[in-house]
Amino acid sequence: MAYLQRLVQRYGLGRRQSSPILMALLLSLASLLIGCAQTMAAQTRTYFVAAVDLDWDYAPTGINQISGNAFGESENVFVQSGKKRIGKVYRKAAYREFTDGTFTTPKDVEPRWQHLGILGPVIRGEVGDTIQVIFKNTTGFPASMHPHGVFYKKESEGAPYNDGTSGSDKADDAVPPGGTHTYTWQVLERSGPGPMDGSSILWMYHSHPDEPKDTNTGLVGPLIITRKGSANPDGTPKDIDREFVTLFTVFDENASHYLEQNVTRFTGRPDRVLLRLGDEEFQESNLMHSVNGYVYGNLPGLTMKQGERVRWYLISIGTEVDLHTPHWHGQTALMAGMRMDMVELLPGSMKTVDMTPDNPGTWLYHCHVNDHITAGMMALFTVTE
Ligand SMILES: [Cu+2]
Repeated sequence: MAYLQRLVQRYGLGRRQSSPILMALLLSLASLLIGCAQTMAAQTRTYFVAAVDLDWDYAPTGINQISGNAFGESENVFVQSGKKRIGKVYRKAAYREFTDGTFTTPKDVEPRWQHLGILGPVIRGEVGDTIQVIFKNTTGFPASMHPHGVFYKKESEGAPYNDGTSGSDKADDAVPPGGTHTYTWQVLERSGPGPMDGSSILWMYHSHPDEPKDTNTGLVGPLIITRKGSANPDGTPKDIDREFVTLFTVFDENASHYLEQNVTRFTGRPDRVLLRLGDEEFQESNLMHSVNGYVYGNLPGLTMKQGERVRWYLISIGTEVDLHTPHWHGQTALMAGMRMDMVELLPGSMKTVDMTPDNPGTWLYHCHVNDHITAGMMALFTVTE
C-alpha cells in the first residue's frame, strides 16, 4: 500500500499546478484500493469452544427412517434399552460453541448446520489467517483440542507425549475438568487447498489426552480451510452454495469415559451388568454405527436445492472396523476432478467432494459396507426442485 501511496503522491505532485481535481480523484481511488485490500487482509478468527457433557440420542425420531417402520429385532440389538442394555441414549461429550469467554450462552446453531449432530462447530480459516480457540473443559475427564493441518507450536498441539517439552508447553496437552486453554493455530499455505483441490478443504480437531476414549466419547469437530482470496468474510468459500460435514464412525460406547455411568443410569440391572462388562452381546449392543451420531436415517437437515454447488466434507475416525464407504444415491460427485458416487474412508480420513445435485427427491446416503448397513449407518438427503 505504501507503494501505491508513493505513486499517487508522485503523480499528484507532478500535476499539482495543472489539475488539483485529478489529484483528489487519484487520492480517493488510492484510499478505496487500500480499504479494499484491508478487508481482504489476514485476520484472527476467535472461537469460544467448550467440551460439554450431554445425553445423546442416536435415534431421536424413535423409528427406522430408512424403512419407515418401527424398530424390529435387528435394530433393537443396538437401540433397545433393557435390564442389560443401555439402548439409544448415552451420556456423551461434545464440543459446543459459546458466544464469549464466560461460556454461559451457547451460540445458536443455524438451520443449515443442524446436521452436524454430535460434531463440534465448524472452525474456519482462510490461508493467511490465525485461528484462536479459547477452550474450556466442562466434562469430567481431561480433554484437549488437537487440530490437523494447521500450523501449531507445542503449546497449541493438544496432545501429551514424551516430546521433551515442559512448563507452559504442556498446558495444552490435557486440560483438566473445569480448566481453560487458548490454542493458537496458524493457517499457512500448506494448511490450505493444494493444486488439485477446490477452494476449501477439510481438516478436523479432536481431543487427544486419551485419543481412543476421548473420540469414542464424542470429542470431534471439523476444521475448514479456504484458499487465500476464495473466502467470503465469514470464511465460507465464495464458489459454493451449500456445505455439509458428515462423520462416519462406529462409536464404541464400551470404550467411552462414561461407560459405567451409562450402565448405572440406563440399564435396568446395573449391578449385574457392571460385573459382566465383557459380555459379548452387551458389547455388541454398544457399537453405534452412526453418521454424525445418528443411526437408521435419524440424521436431520441434509437438504439442498437442485443445481446448487454443494460441497461435502467427510470424516472417519475409529479403529479397524472403521473402514467406511459413504455412497450417495441419485447423484454423482467429483473428488479432485475424479467422478464417483462413493468415497473410501479409513480411520483419520478427511475428504472433500463436490456435487451439483441434478435429481430431485429423497435419497439414501449410506455406508456401503454390508455389516454397517445392517447396523444402521444410513442417512437420507433431500434435493428440492
Ligand atoms: Cu461403514
